[in-house]
Amino acid sequence: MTTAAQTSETIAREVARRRTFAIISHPDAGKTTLTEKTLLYAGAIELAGAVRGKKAQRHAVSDWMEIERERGISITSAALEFDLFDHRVTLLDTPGHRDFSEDTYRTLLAVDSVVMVIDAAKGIESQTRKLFEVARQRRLPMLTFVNKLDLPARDPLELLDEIESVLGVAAVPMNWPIGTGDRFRGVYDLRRQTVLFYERSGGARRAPVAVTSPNDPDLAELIGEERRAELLEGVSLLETAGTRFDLDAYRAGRQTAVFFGSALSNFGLESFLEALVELAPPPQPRESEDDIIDPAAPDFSGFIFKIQANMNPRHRDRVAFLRVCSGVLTKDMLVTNARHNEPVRLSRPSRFFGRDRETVETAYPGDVVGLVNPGRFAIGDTLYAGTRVKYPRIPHFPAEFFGAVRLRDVKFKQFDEGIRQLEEEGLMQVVFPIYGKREPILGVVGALQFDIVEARMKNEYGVTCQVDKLPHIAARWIDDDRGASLKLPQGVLETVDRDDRRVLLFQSDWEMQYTQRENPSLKLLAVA
Ligand SMILES: Nc1nc2c(ncn2[C@@H]2O[C@H](COP(=O)(O)OP(=O)(O)OP(=O)(O)O)[C@@H](O)[C@H]2O)c(=O)[nH]1
Ligand SMILES: [Mg+2]
Repeated sequence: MTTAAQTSETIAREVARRRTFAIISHPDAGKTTLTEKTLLYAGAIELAGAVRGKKAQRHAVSDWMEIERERGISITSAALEFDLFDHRVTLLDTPGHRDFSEDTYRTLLAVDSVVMVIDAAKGIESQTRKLFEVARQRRLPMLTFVNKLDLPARDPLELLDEIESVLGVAAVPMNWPIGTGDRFRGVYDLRRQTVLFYERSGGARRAPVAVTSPNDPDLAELIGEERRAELLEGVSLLETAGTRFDLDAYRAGRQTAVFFGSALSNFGLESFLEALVELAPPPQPRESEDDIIDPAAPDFSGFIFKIQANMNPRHRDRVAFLRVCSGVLTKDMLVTNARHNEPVRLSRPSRFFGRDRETVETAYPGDVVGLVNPGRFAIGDTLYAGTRVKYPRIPHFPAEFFGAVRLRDVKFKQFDEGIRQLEEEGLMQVVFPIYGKREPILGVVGALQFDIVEARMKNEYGVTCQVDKLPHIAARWIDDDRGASLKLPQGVLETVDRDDRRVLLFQSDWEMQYTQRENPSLKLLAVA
């Protein structure tokens, strides 16, 4: 066999065993907890950490940033790569809060499927609905994990109905809860037709589980006669009335397979994780600007979907996260950045596990690889070897909140560096007023980002600064150099971005419409 044939066979084999997915939901549904428990079951960690814990307690691997640990919420997506049932899994834990949704959207571009987490007491919440829509537009297959069954929960049938009516997707249960709240004792695996009965444990280690058949005479003793009767009734109802799982319908996004459980108490994770590797698709072909690229194509290609500064407090470097889309990436490989056609050597590609990383020799489609970014990569950049490929650019969300950031000490150099690096991450957009003091003005999608900028400037750059909110609500780039001759209402702030393109900040839609009316030939662009 020729080397080329061997290579293509290796790529095809590696692609087939890869699963790259994101966990999405409304804040607090339990994404990070489910991520942590997945790592525990995969044997990637020995003891699960907590999202919000006492000082001495272990923290969740994917909430590695200092403010995430302080606040007990996820702020930025974290990539984790590990092996699960002979598969190579790349999991991206995303933040649920609306103010961080741009990061979540970018992450959804880098995956082949998603896991949607639902709080069993709350059902479909607003942010879950929005993220679901994005996933649907991208035609990503979705598995659903209904979480927190150890707390008082809504009726499982009602939850399935809500998924169907609110999201417009058929919901097919793959397991069925046995009791909820204090009475939650396990799940019935509908595919294997086995009862998984749990002993409550601390939650940090895998829960001991006994497996039995629903016809086992001892079942009544294990879960009580009442719950046994409930279970048998529920299951017979599903068998007659329920939709059957259909792999093609799931892969096409018309069906979601639903699992019930509790991430915190480790109930119902086994069947969920087995199904995940079995049902979720391997890396899929991807549209480039003028072609469709097959993952098993021999030439390497990939794109950068995320940049993160200061992951390692000792090295203070910036990491560009690349999703490999085709071919093989090898250490020290020479590739081209399609944005400016410049060659780049991939001297130290690494795989990630939350904050931790290790250098990799090779990476295959589906893998997320970190590249140390000496300012050469931007979000959306395509890297390729061989035949030229360019993946579509990743647009910025239009900012809706603006604030002037003021340095409160004298560390000018660190201040400039910090603001520039956080801008490069896509955390915010930065413009500078044309008239008056050249203090940076930040534009963000959600106001909570201002707190994050202040906290990260302090933690990561040692700089005290303060963001003062401005009344503006929208920024528009203008393709015009008439300068002062533009007729602008008084509240409009004239600024420039880092590339010296002119940007107008408006305080209201009315101001924007007025400006357009008074300057009919002016083009107001929502993105740079
Ligand atoms: N009782 C119970 N609590 C849970 C369960 N899963 C998660 N929690 C708790 O719910 C809270 C939120 O959990 P997270 O895992 O941080 O939720 P998240 O979806 O990652 O939240 P964001 O990333 O901030 O959007 C934490 O206090 C968890 O301990 C569960 O199965 N049962
Ligand atoms: Mg989280």
